[in-house]
Amino acid sequence: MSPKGLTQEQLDAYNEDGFVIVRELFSRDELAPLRAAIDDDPTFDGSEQGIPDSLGRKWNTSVSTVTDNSYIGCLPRLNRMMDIVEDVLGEEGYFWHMKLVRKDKDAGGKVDWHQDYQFWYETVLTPDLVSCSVAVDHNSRANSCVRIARGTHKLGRLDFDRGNVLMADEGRVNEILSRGHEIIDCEMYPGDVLVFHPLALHYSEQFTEGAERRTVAHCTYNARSNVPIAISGQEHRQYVRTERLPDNHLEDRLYDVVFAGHEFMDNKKLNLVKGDILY
Ligand SMILES: O=C(O)CCC(=O)C(=O)O
Repeated sequence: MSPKGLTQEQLDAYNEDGFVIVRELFSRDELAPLRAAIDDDPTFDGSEQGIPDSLGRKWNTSVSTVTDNSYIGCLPRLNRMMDIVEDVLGEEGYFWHMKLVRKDKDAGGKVDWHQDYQFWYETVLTPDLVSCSVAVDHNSRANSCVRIARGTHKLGRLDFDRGNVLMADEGRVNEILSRGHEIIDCEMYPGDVLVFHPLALHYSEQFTEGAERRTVAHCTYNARSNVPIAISGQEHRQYVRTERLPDNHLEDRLYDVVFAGHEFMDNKKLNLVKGDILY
């Protein structure tokens, strides 16, 4: 079956490299209300919470598992996003969560090297998930864009670091990087979308003075057949059909609010790692 959201070349690149960047999936006009709302309230209605990094700083994220008729509840459900998801997964996908991550002097931590699947391994049996990360402003090396080690999704699941369950085993990561996996700066302009595999090893640098990054909306989806284990406190991971929306929904401002009043989640309840519920 031919892909619907990606070209065949993009799908091949995703399979080979573990990621692909789709250019201009969103227009600047479509993103303008989100940019304006973030400028007014960079804390996302007070929902941001810090995640500690290995350098003793924190990076902030707001997380959501709710798909209401707010801008951020609608963005992951647009047909063009869902088509990409289902091209990659090869089956129906459903919304898993959204993480909004900004970098500035208040939230300037490094996101340590990790595979996203290390946070979901205890909840689902296979890494049949995918993330589509929408750039709201320009992301470059200068403002701590996501950096991915090409082809690392083929290495399987890595252990956690012994000292810090929020990162992948440091010794193993150093070994992997010494074997020539190219580290790619996922440079994006507003509206570009990074589509990446849950086993792709990635990180982002700490904030550099004067180089704010407003936000990246990381939208993740699980394959319907990858049925989550029933775990108390992880009910938000169970399958609920994701109702698709037509592609004009944001452009025609058919949503109610951007994010004011949206039900964000305590990010310490999002994932289950080593028996503890934590980010
Ligand atoms: O937005 C970033 O800088 C990276 C975030 C990330 O890797 C994550 O949330 O898993």
